[in-house]
Amino acid sequence: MLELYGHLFSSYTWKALIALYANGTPFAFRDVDQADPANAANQAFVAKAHPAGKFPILVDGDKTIIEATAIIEYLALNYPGPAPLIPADPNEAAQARMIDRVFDNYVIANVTQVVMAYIHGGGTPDESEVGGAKKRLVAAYDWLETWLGVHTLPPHVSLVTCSAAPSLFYADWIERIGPERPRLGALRAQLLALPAVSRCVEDARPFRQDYFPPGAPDRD
Ligand SMILES: N[C@@H](CCC(=O)N[C@@H](CS)C(=O)NCC(=O)O)C(=O)O
Repeated sequence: MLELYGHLFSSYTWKALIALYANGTPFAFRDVDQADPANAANQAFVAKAHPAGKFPILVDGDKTIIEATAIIEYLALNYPGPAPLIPADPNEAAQARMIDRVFDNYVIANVTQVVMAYIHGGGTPDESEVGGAKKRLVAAYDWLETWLGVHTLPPHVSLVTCSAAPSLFYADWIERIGPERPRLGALRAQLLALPAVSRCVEDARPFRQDYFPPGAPDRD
């Protein structure tokens, strides 16, 4: 049985969960939530298995796979199912990997920077840090809006779905995508309607108030 170490509120954990749910791949969830002392062994495993103690981590027998994108690549190769996680066409696959990098490096990275500014500031963040991250987030939105005007995404659920869904879900809480970016807004809505994604949204709901210091909006 596959094991996935992660947290139900974590965007990167969602990346792996969406791939697993979409293909109906059986797995055991190893929760790292710090509120429950019973998770101490799971936390200790993550601390050792990843160079920066980050999750998700997939364990398949004697194999340990770290980094969400690598987990999806591993699942596509070893546990294929109805969801085409990595497009069969090599050029489409290269494009899916490129867009995955955009969501990780320029969307969710800036969301994380805002969240970290709140945590480090004890609820009163460094405004220049928040402003800089929001500016970069808006630049990523605008780039994606233009890109979506001339490109087609691979069919859902792919690597792109797995990274775009949590990234856009949380990013909109930090900075509204807004009506001026209709393609990106439509993509967010389309992603949230997918069963694999809505399951992640619902399972994360109980953590909203405690684990999103900028304040979770009363929607979604
Ligand atoms: N590059 C990693 C990033 C994973 C990541 O940042 N995970 C966050 C949760 S969303 C985490 O482990 N945070 C806890 C920590 O940094 O100690 C990946 O793609 O899997």
